[in-house]
Amino acid sequence: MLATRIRRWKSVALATTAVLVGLTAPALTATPAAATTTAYDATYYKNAVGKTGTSLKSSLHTIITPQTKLSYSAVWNALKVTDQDPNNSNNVILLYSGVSRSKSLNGGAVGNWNREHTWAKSHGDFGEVTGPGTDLHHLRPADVQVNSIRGNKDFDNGGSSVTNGGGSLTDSDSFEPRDADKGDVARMILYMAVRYDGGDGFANLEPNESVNNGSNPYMGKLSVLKQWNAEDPPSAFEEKRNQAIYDTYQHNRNPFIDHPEWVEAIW
Ligand SMILES: [Ca+2]
Ligand SMILES: [Ca+2]
Repeated sequence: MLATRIRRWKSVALATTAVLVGLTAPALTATPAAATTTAYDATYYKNAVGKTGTSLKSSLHTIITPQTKLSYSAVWNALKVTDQDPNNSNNVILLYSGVSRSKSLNGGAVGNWNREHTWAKSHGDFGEVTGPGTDLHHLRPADVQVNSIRGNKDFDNGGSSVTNGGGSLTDSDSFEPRDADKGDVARMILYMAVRYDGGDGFANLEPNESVNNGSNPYMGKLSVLKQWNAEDPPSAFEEKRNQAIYDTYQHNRNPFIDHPEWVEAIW
């Protein structure tokens, strides 16, 4: 059923590309996320389908909130499954750098990989207790040094090359992942904004246009995240990851991987 959805996605994207080829002006902006259908529309998402704006956001919050929650120590082994290298079952693929590294090199030393909180834990101060700080939908393996360079910066375009960052850029107040991770980051951040609304003892996480959010429960830069969602549509890796989290660990889904067009429908 995943394959069916991917084929639909690609056929829509190709049709759109064919239309754009006929235009004289170069199409520099990304193709907007096309409407998709998934096997979950009639079940998991049935109360959300057809809605837009705050109504859609609220409906998705209700749908994705029931979940199994992991301890922070359990996250290590989960990431070894969700982020396994499709070409080497001994390795995980690291966010931002794209490097394939041995699962056994998890830790805090140079050359290790650790647990990156894509929604930086200081933005809302949720830490590593069970909750947003252990939610697999925004936790990814990352190189220890690249993770440290990202720190708690907001996301935006621009900056200079990150050492061993796979093409990621950074400046004093923001971080730009390599192209292949841009959409992933956008969809992870926006999942967190919908999932955490302040009703469960944690802060109400929300995206905004700032790159100076510091410890506030916000993450920028929304306009750039929307652009990244359109430029880098969900990959097979991301789809498989979402499915593994749903089937095996948390039993909730990231709606923006299933329906990337819902980003524009809400924001
Ligand atoms: Ca991607
Ligand atoms: Ca929220």
